[in-house]
Amino acid sequence: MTPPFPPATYARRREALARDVGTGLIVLTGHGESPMDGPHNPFPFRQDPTFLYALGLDAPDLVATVDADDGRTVLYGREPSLDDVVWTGPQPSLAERAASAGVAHTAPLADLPDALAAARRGGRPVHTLPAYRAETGRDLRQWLGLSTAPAPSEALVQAVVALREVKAPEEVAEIEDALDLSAEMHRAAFRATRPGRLERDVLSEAEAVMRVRGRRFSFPPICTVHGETLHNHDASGRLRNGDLLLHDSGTTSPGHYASDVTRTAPVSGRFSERQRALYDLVLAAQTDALDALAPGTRFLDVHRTACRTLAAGLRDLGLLRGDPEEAVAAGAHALFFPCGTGHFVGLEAHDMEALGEDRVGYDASVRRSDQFGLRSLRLGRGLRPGHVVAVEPGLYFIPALIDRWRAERRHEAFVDYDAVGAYRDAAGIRIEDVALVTDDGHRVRGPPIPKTAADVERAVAEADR
Ligand SMILES: [Mn+2]
Repeated sequence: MTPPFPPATYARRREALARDVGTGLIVLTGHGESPMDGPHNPFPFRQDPTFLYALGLDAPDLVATVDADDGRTVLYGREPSLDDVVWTGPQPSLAERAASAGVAHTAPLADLPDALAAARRGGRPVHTLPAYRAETGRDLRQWLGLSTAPAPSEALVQAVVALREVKAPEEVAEIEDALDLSAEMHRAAFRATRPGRLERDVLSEAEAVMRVRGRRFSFPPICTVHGETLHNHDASGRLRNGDLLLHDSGTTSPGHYASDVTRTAPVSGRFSERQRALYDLVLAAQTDALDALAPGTRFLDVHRTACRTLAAGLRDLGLLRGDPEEAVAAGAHALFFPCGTGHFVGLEAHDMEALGEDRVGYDASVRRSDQFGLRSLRLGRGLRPGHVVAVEPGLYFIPALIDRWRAERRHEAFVDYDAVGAYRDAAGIRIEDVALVTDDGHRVRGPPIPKTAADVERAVAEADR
């Protein structure tokens, strides 16, 4: 499989990386196969996203070094053996792989420790990224002759974030490709939504749309009538009249860029009056949050915008009282929205978080809060043109959380717990789209997917029943 972009694109990306890091030897580790339940039964292979960004090579057991001083890249790996060919078919040579990534130099993986040792002997910094996979930490430790995994290079992490956070047009096109498929997946899910079926019946209809094109989920999908459980990966429940089905899934583009889209639909094809009020409120929060996207605006303030809209609506519904602004400042709204409004999207659905959520989503000007709810905001810092973000406010009625707060009389000045009691079974609603920050604001990317309450009802009602 050849990289999705021309070799020159990868050469340019590595040049920029070398320039930003300045000096030393950059080590970019590709992934190996990861055993699922035995050494010869691996999980589907997924390459490290930064390795993919810098080289585009989607194959196991590759490592690259980029010399920040002279710009030279060396691809380390091994030549395919006859055994490899017997079991997995014809494979490109290491040099052919390297050439497709714009790399002129290759070496056996066994030579890597010597190259790293030579750099360290010369007093040159060796830059590595956070080893979020245990195997990577173990390999780096062995290659560098250390007793513990090396501390990540802040210079390299910052350089990678600075490059990957701004999406080039060809990257936006990849994300749009995944969003095209997301639109089809959501339409298939709407068509499959009807009482009596299982959550996984609906999910598998969406999954089939993706599988026949050879794509994969970009994260474990959510398809549940218990949307109040934020990362609910159980899809065994049965759909009943009166339920809301929350479907949050994403797929990959040919170049492994991600989509991430959520819709919430009434199983019966009609929202109840109460569901409709809550749904319209979430939609208003998403509209306001999207409208707030602009260069220079901090995502923290986009989040606050969504929270304020939700809090004002919850006050109108009688669940909150007092000034919505004050309720949000105190964190009372987090009873219904205990998470953040969004995150970067790119080669990962939660883009670059493998490098450390705080390093990616925050900076010296915006620190992560430790307030419940706000502390789960993955992205807080200022937006720039070329940023691609998911905007996903929601309302969640989590009985255990309601009970705990009520028992603790938490935020009693703002929360009408008697009124909230009637909403214990209201489940969860989330609406999520992916938007590009532009010079003058934002553009929601991907084809429109039914989103107003009326359009969602129509999409479900059109199902074969
Ligand atoms: Mn998301």
